[in-house]
Amino acid sequence: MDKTGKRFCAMAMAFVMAASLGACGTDVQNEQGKMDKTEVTEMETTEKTTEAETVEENVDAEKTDPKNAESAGETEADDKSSFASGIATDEESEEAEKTEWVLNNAIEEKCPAKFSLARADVKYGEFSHDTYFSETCGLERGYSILLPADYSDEKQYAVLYLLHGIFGNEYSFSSDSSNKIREIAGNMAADGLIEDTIIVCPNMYATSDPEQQPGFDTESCLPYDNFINDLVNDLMPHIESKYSALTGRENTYLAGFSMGGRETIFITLMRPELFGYVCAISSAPGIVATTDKFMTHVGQMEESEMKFADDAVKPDVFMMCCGTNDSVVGTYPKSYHEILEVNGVDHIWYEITGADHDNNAIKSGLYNLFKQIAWDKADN
Ligand code: FER
Repeated sequence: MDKTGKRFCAMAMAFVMAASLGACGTDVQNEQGKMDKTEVTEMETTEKTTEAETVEENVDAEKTDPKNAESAGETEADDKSSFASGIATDEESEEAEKTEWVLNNAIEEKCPAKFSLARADVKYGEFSHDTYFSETCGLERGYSILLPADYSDEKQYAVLYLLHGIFGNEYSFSSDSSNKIREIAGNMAADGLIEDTIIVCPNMYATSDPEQQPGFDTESCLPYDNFINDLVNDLMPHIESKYSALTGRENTYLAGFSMGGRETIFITLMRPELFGYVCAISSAPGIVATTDKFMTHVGQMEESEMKFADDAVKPDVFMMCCGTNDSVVGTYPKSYHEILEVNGVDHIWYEITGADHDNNAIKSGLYNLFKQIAWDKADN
């Protein structure tokens, strides 16, 4: 289990009897939303493509290939096989290069090693930490920011806001090197798939009481639902004025894991005009009323309200995913997908075979978000 999983387990044990932590969400499927540009069956691959022709085949090939450096459902131990130094071994680089990778619009459950492993010839961005004044909270608040390696005021950059899980903070992503955020963004930019992108990791607990702590009760969760105000009114204007950021929905992306995935969906539904590309990973329950093993959620909205306003500008890409072995949020992400489908909301939904509530899901979501951005922006 990686750090994210460990964090959650440590926290969960304090709140729940271990016996209640059963794995759920075992149903395996790979479904696509209705978004025209991302029909898997049409797979507008180029002639050069030598890879399997369907998502299912891709996944099977990965699982059955013992040489694959990072098989589906990898553990932290598997991760270490990558390299201690963070640089791919010759064997792994060769392996990653054997199959020619050609951009297409297919979802790949697993982030390929080609993108998650550090390369000797690519310079990666570094995380730093800064603060902004939040009118919403009446407090100075922190965020971590990953600026591309050769960040320069002469250029302008798209911005991804990346939201952490419950009990997390602005260091949750930047302090966990196993999520490969730097590598995935750096490698995909180095390969010319995406532009260099700024990644902002906020503290999503938007409270005006510095003493307030998150927890599994309605009141303790309210600051997460308040983050939409802090993000839109305080953090985004700060980022856009302080950094050389491109603005507008086409250049503004939103993604989040678990509690961050839940708020990603909520914020996207509320303010779709602000974010062109969105991915909610392993989203936590609570958008609609429910009771899970942790608490009773009153719900941020009714099921029938989980949709965009009729005249809303909608994201170009709205993705949701979850591991099939997610032992924390179970099938809640799938239930969001089903509600959105009933409500006629275009989106992409897929499951990551074997992944738990962990970095395998995060790597997959991030990679596929960038891949869909690459595909969409390549005039497809
Ligand atoms: C819940 C289940 C999971 C919940 C939050 C989570 C607030 C979040 C998990 C995470 O962020 O990792 O019922 O309620």
